[in-house]
Amino acid sequence: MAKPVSIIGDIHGQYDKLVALLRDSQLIDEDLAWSGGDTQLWFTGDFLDRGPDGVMVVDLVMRLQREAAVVGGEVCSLLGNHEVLFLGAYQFGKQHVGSMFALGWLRNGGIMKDLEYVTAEQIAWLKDLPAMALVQDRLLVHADATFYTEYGSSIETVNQTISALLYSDDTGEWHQLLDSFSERMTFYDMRHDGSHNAESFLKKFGGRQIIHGHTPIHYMDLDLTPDTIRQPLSYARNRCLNLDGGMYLGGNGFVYTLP
Ligand SMILES: [Mn+2]
Repeated sequence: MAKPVSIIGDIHGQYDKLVALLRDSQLIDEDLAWSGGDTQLWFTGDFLDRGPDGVMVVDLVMRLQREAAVVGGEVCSLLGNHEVLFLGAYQFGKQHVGSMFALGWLRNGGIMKDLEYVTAEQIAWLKDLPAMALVQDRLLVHADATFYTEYGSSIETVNQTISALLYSDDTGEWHQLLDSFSERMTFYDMRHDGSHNAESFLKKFGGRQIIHGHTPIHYMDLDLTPDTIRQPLSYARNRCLNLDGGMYLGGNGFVYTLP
């Protein structure tokens, strides 16, 4: 039998809310130690920025990853655009040419404290996060966007290309990637080609459903407010699931377990 898979959307520095979510779903115990057994826990990326405790979130997730591995569990994450923004500010922020990375990061909710406290080990861990993953028959990506196709035609090549970029000093490529991440809602039903985009994206990379974060659910369903969102938004004829509960916008988030 396949391991249970749980997925959590964009955290954006909401450490206390993340702890509450993990406790309520019994993935951690009272002492914040992994208690999820052989569960495979995924995050959709965007651990950092906008909220106060991004580096604490990364620290917790890295520790849970080590603890889970000991008991046959797994903790994994996708790369979000805020990881790229943060890494750019870290890598180039002190150079003259890099000042615009720091500015762009701050304008997008960068928290100076995170840049002060982040360790070299955490930076390396962030750079190695995959941009996409196939989990059971679901295609996990951070953004509801198709720009990923510009980085390769398979999950492996996309992940390799983007990871190599993050280890390079090519500021043009970094900017291009950040620009690409401004794409969103590409699969949304309100677009005439939304479902079609979802179908062809799945056809290219595999899987029967796209699971993503990046765009708060209440931006797509205007009848919802973040404080009431407790489950993913299914759209594009259930070809897509949005897991971003808007945790930095008043939402408590939720843990989605694959049925
Ligand atoms: Mn994002």
